[in-house]
Amino acid sequence: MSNELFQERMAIIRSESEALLTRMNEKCFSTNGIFNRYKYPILTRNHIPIHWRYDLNPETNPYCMERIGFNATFNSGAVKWNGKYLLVVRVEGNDRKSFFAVAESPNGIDNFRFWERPITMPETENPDTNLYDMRVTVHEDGYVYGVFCTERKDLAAPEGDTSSATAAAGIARTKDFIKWERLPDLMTYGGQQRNVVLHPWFIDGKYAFFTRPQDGFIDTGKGGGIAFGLSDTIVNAEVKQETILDAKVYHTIYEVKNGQGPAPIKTAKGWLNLAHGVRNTAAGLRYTIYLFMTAIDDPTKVIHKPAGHFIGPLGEERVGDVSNVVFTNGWIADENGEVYIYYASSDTRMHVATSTIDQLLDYCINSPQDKFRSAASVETINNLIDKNKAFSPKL
Ligand code: M1P
Repeated sequence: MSNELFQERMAIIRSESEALLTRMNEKCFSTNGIFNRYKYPILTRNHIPIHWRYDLNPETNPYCMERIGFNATFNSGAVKWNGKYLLVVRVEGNDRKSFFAVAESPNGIDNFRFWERPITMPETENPDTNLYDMRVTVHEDGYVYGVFCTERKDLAAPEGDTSSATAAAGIARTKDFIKWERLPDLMTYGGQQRNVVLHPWFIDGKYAFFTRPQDGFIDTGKGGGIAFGLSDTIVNAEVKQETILDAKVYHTIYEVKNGQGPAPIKTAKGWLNLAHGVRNTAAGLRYTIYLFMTAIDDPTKVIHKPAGHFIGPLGEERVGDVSNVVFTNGWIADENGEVYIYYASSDTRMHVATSTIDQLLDYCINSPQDKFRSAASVETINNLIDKNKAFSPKL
């Protein structure tokens, strides 16, 4: 085997990769006026660096084969760091193991590139089988925290059950996103945990967590709402009491379960919260993203909550490994009021949508709330039609 084949193939692979990594994104027109989508996903498995995938030695890889395959890049935490937009991406290998890797962009909407290596996350004495969905919180204590799901086999499962798992909240902290200090997992008493988020500020002098108690790994059972609880410490963090602030409700987009997205954004009018809601359909679970506001002096008090979803899966977003899903665990509020909302579609790829603090507040404050009945929805529509009579000549 000559090296020609290797060189030829590698030249094509490198040039296609570079074209993808440097492709400019395009803002799409928004009929809703609330946020703008972008034409291209910002991260796909094709963005994974070549040196993670190929053995670059033509002698040991004469066919220029991928030695390690990657399946998806999704559910990313986000932070603005030293003027760059960083995503802590959930990367999933073809072996189904997820891990974290930082991808950086100069502008938040395109040119995302992975750092040289994935994150080496230290383990606790109870090793994780799978890690995913990190929420990044820049805390007022001076550390940057990553809170994520750590999944392990359910040792209480009956013999022969190779699928049952348990979920808990892992906690790690860093000052540079390269070296991470792993802390003990969050201790709670409401069953399993996923979608746990650390609040950026001390509340009553304590660390504050959004949690999502759940009876099982998938089925939340009695749990399933977004809850809030305090911990005296972050090392050996323990939330003794979880109070539901946003419950799951029959015949809504968060009927089956929901979960806090990233840490909330503080505004003059209250905290902006981004979350996902799940409902069941004949085609399986449907995940959408919604927005709500909590009181500035009480992050557990919901003060505005528009009806329905804010972002639902659209077009090609609807199809992927787990179809009909949009999920978010990262956003960045810039100093100029721009907000970058990072969301994944169908557990496969990452997208960005942009808006502003003003638009998001207007959306939360002035959009009608869910009144939980069809007749009430029609009443809400009729109220708008009546209000519009003076402004629409044809009515
Ligand atoms: O597959 C959709 C999502 O399912 C889970 O979310 P939740 O805990 O709310 O059910 C998570 O595993 C998430 O990673 C995934 O995107």
